[in-house]
Amino acid sequence: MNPRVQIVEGDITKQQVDAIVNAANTSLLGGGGVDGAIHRAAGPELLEETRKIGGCPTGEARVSKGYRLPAKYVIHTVGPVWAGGHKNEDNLLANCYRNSFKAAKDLKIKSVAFPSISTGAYGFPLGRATEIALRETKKFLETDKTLTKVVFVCFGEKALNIYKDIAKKVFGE
Ligand code: AR6
Repeated sequence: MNPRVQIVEGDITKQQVDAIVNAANTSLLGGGGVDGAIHRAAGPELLEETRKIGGCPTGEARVSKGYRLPAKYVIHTVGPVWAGGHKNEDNLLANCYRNSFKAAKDLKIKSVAFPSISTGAYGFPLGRATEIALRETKKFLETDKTLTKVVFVCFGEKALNIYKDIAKKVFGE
């Protein structure tokens, strides 16, 4: 495993990192799942700020402050809705990770935590999404020197086991 990558089970809103990534929708006005949990934990100031940002296209990322979260920043990205795999979903999901990493680099922060983007309400198959997430992470870390910690926060044991298995394949033992 890459020593800069951690896979944990838990709630992303509790992570002690510089930024957490939100699996948002194009409105950036909040929603269910991890987005709802992040807005609840951050408090109403987060919605005030994301309202001003004015939305985000699928695959891109936007930065806000973290307010009452332990994390200083939230990187909001919008994953693709799974439509069977023939609507460019793989590339769009890869763009979410690339653009979130780029945002983290621009912020000059050292640590970032990701949820499993698109794998809840948006229906992206978890194994396929995990492989994309970890391959993009490997690629980014090969050239980046700024991030010292990338945490994948798995919601439940099933997700944790899938991430651990795929990490072995992508990063080696
Ligand atoms: N911490 C970490 N992971 C979580 C948490 C949490 N607190 N809560 C859920 N997950 P989803 P999407 C996992 O549906 O598929 C929202 O309404 C969950 O198990 O949150 O990208 C937005 O506003 C799943 O694996 O995001 C959009 O409309 C993963 O987070 C839409 O859902 C993502 O599930 C986005 O759908």
